[in-house]
Amino acid sequence: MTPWWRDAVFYQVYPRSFADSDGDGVGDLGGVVARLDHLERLGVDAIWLNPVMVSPMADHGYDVADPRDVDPLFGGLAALDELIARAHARRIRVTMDLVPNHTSSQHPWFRAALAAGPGSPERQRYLFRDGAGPAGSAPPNNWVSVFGGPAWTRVTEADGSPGQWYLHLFDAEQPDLNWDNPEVFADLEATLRFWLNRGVDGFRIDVAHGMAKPPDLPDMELDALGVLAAGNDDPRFNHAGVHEIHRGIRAVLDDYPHAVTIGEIWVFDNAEFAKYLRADELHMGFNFRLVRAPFEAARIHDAIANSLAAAALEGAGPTWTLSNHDVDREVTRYGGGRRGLARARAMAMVMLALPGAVFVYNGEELGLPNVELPDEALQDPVWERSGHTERGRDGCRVPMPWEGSAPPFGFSTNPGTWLPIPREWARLTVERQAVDDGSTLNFFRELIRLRRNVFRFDGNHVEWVRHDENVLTFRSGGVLCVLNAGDRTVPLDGGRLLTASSALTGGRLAPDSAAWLV
Ligand code: TEU
Repeated sequence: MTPWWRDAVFYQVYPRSFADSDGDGVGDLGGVVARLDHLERLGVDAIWLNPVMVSPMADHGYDVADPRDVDPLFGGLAALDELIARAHARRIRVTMDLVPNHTSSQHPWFRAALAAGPGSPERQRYLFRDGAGPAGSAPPNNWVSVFGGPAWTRVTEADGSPGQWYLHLFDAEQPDLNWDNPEVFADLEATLRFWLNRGVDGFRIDVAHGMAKPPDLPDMELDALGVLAAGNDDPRFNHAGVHEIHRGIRAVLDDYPHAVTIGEIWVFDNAEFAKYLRADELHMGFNFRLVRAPFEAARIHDAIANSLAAAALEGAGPTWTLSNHDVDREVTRYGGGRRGLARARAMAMVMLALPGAVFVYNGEELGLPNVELPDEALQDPVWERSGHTERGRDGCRVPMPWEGSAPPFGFSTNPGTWLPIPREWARLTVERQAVDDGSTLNFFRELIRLRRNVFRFDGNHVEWVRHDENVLTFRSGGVLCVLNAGDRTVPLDGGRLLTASSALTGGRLAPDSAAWLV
């Protein structure tokens, strides 16, 4: 039997930014419950919640201080139980983020490690090392943090002397765990079972290509292309030892056959990527090839073909994403304004025509652009850690505009939302778009409805009909999808039109648009 997630549409809820039910200006789980109508009307199969566990929020929840409880900011455990029950009643599954690579520096384990001192078993749960150079004053190796600056921070020992260094691939508030220590897996197993027993339908696994580190922690090549384009040459990621961890996770998941795991895998070599999808590892891997592809037919073709090929190596289902809480929104990536929006809509048609699991990021269905925030509004740790050279990811995390004509647009009763919402978003609210036939919201609703009712996917099968520098045409699930990424109209002659991303003129498809035909 085909598992529920095989061709599912997942909706990513960034809880801080979706809807605020208690008026503190930050979204929460009560807000998600209150807006379930929106998700049901959109027709999604599942929610993926970004982390809601107890956290000091240095990285907005990706710094977990208690992995088996929900932060009061989001409403506590009771709010999650309520969401699971209410979503399930509407046949919407609930998956959540799991953060196994690191904890918060406020996690009891890390506090104990600091207190216990060098050589203690407490320090063995993290990657503490003596420094290099005279008096150990230099970091143990040259690794850099993904968020900028060194990946090591020196601690002050209990007696006040300068002490050891600990590894953090991300913020200094996110110490990396030592996955060679069996206690670490035992704790993750407890976490997995805790949530699965509460009715969670699976996990998105953060930095699933991280966790394991080479024992000697060799220096990295600092001129390597793109810090996270982890090939075999970046010792921080994709170490072979990671696969044993995934096998351990899968063995637990197999006790819960309804549940799914989706790993965040920033690995672009097909063979290396596919290893994570072996039958005893992850069910699916996030695939960032479409996120990286510019709006060019040949590049989009290659991204799709490579994704299908990578998944096929292990007989797994592919996954598709155009945006998430870490990258610029696609409307902006594709050039912004009307053109960026037209291209984003066309790409939504390409994505939703493909076999496999599709991930839609909250606000994508409204055609939200990235927001240029003023310096003083920025909250992403990337801004500080990069010495104010990288603005970070706040621009794609601005709260959702729901209704009304002025901020906070029904997101909250509090005008002081955690990130400011632009006034111009009055045109983009759910309320406005719901009554406009041509809106991006109604367009997404229609696409998801057609995906569910008309497409008949056959495994990973996609037939390429045409792909050149301007046009991409493929048949998938019995539907012909045509994308015009060139600058001239193209004739549409492949059957009856199901829908198109923009109006046709004389049977011709305009540039920056797509069509589905049967
Ligand atoms: O991201 C992993 C990751 O390495 C990148 O997506 C990274 O966040 C980005 O390139 C930095 O600009 C995951 C989460 O998706 C991200 O939100 C967290 O910050 C990160 O892990 C740490 O937990």
